[in-house]
Amino acid sequence: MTDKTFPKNFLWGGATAANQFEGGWNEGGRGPATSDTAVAIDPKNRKTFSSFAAPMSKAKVEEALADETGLYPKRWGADFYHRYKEDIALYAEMGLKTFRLSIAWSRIFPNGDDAQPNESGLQFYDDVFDELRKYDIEPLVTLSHYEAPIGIALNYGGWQNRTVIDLFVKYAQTVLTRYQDKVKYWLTFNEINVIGVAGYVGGALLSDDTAYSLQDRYQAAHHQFVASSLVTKFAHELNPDLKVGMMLARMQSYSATPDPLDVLQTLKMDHENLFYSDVQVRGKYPAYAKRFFKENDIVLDIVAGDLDILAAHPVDFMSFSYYMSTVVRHEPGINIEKASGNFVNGEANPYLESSDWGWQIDPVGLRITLNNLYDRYEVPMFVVENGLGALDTVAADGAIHDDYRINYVKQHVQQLYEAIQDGVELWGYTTWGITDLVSAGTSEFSKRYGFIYVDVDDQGHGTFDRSRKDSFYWYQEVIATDGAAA
Ligand code: P53
Repeated sequence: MTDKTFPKNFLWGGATAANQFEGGWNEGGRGPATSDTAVAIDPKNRKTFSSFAAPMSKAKVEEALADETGLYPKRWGADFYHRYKEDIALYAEMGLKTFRLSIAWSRIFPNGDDAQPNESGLQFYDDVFDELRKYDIEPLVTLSHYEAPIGIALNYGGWQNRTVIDLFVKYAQTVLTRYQDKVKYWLTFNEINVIGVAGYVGGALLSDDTAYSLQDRYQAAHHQFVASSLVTKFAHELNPDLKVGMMLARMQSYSATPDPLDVLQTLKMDHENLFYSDVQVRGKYPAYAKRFFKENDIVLDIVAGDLDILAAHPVDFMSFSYYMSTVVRHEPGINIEKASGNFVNGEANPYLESSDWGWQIDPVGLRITLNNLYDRYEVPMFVVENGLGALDTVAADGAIHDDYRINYVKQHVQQLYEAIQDGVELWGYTTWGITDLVSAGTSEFSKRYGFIYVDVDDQGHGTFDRSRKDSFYWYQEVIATDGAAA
């Protein structure tokens, strides 16, 4: 115990996403989503970052949708759809101040382009938000977390298609209007930069043998930027108290050596990653984008008025996920596109240890990243994902002694404290997968992040019953002591 306490109003919490947590994929009028076609990978490949949502062909999507025997764990997630009351009671017991969840777009507009929203879907989230309010837990809601209604893929080809802006804005307006008195904090797109790597999360379809071109990736991102600004505009007009944030998968990069060419490559890596927050926080395309677009033959279709919308409606705050850092080395011929192919499994950093999935654990990097981002933008920060994906074992007495997870989170919380002392305005911290859920990258269930255990295996077998891990009691104490127990 130290005297290092966090601000009283600090939002301690946990994070989830509908596509990995909610389940109930064909209940309550929900339409299928792109995530429902994500097949689980073989655990022996778990260290190879699978491009989990690379564009697929229309035929493959249709085949996966019709497949009732394959392993598609995101269809059932951890069954929050049926167990939200029990889950939220556990969050209240832990003392959470905030809970991050996402709305499944296809629960509201089952086909993506329906004339009217699905009332039963709207009611579900009303019930969830009421339950959270009952315990004074502030919801933090992501509008789009790694999914789109399958119709957005099959009929529109995803975010490359400008029409999707209107469909998304309509969906966002529907839920913002409905929940404006229940939800204050909103995020538009989860890890918006991932559209540049894994376009199928946004519905991108391709024929089997074509590459997902940089042109397509940046065009899709442009459409998401415009959509996000339009949603921010709407939210502020609806209720000036609403706060809208952007969300980035932050990659903290270090130069492998002091060789200026490695340092330059690191700068390029940072540009590639921060491009998205540069646009969304500053409200304009950064200067370096011009050369990058030119050299990569990217010509964006920017319609008159788009740039004015971006400039007039930047986000209120910045949020990001942080799991690891990466090491960058210049190699003749390497280009930014290639670097993004291994953005998770970069070169190994000899000063750091790795998780069982090969993610390099770097708490100090979180402090560095918070400082970098705050220096650059001077807007409030929110760490909305962090945590350790690990294999847990249930002891004979039913306990789960996850000291490795406590150790990981503890070290990161200590660095949050340091960053606050450095002057960073930090609103809160939500650990990823506070209740065990399906992995985004590999669709395994055995890659667990939770402080709450869920009794289900990679095949979807189990009772789905919840139980408290050692980390549950540890986090409860951290929150009760305003961080001092960390
Ligand atoms: P999983 C890669 C690198 C950083 C963040 O990921 C990532 C990914 C995707 O694998 O995604 C975020 O489940 C994402 C969550 C995801 C979480 O990190 O692959 O926003 O949906 O579950 C952890 O271990």
